[in-house]
Amino acid sequence: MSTPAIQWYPGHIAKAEQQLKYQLEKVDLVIEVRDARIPISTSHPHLDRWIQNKKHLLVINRRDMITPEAMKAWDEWFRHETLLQPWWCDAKSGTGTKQLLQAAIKAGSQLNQRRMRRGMRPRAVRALTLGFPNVGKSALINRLVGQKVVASARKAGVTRSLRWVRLGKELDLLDAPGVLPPRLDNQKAALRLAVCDDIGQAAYDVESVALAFLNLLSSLPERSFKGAPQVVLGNRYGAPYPQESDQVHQWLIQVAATHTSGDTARMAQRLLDDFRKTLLGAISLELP
Ligand SMILES: Nc1nc2c(ncn2[C@@H]2O[C@H](COP(=O)(O)OP(=O)(O)OP(=O)(O)O)[C@@H](O)[C@H]2O)c(=O)[nH]1
Ligand SMILES: [Mg+2]
Repeated sequence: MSTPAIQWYPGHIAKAEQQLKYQLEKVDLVIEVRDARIPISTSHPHLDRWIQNKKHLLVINRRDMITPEAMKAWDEWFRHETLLQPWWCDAKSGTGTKQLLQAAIKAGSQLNQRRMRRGMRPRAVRALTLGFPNVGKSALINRLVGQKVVASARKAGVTRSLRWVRLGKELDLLDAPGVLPPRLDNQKAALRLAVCDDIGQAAYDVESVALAFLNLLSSLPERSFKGAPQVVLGNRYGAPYPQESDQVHQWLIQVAATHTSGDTARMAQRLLDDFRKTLLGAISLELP
């Protein structure tokens, strides 16, 4: 099956990128946030340009949405291939965010030692959270600060403008809207972004994306999940999941008849929502 067309670049992202360029001069530290289910597709091609010589902390968020085995495999891969230590977080429950906070504060004290050596006064470290839409940047800021200071919700494009948040005397955090490459040239990556809800729903046809998602599931190696998602799908929607990929559309029609009065678009939406809420279990759409 071909990959459905996906293209999305809303006006607020273009505007945010302009503001970002201006704010970047003031930033000491970039906290890059990626989605654990798709840590490669959520890497931005302009990142190096934005980071330059700033300190870089790599956060892989949504760790609760993949298996511990997948997390271990990626952790080794990142340490080896990028020489970065990933900070694994679940910004929803707060797992891993304390360690990240300590790393940010440590980066700040190193910065201040350098400043003091040059006769400058110490100041709070300024950190920017950067990443694709909906990866959990704002949720992470709320966790770091320990209260809900910025809006965070289950759809792409929640944060619309840049906003500084102060955390004690040591850290200033800048929440930014999710950024996307101006063109999604790699349509396989674009599909994964759509499935994970990391680009806005206006960018694609939900039913085509849901079907492509089901086909993608069949092509994943077994170590991507614990227990076959096909079994979960069959049990959850009460119709055995087909072995053959050309039967998948028929299956969608069948489960739509039971669950959404025959409305396949609504059924497609439910399928994607269930995946996004981890109701189909932990599933990695990418593995090293
Ligand atoms: N399961 C799970 N959900 C998360 C995690 N982090 C964030 N979320 C949820 O994902 C949704 C999106 O989070 P946001 O913080 O709004 O994401 P964002 O990156 O700021 O999104 P934009 O502002 O649109 O770019 C929210 O419903 C969060 O509760 C996580 O680690 N695990
Ligand atoms: Mg946000």
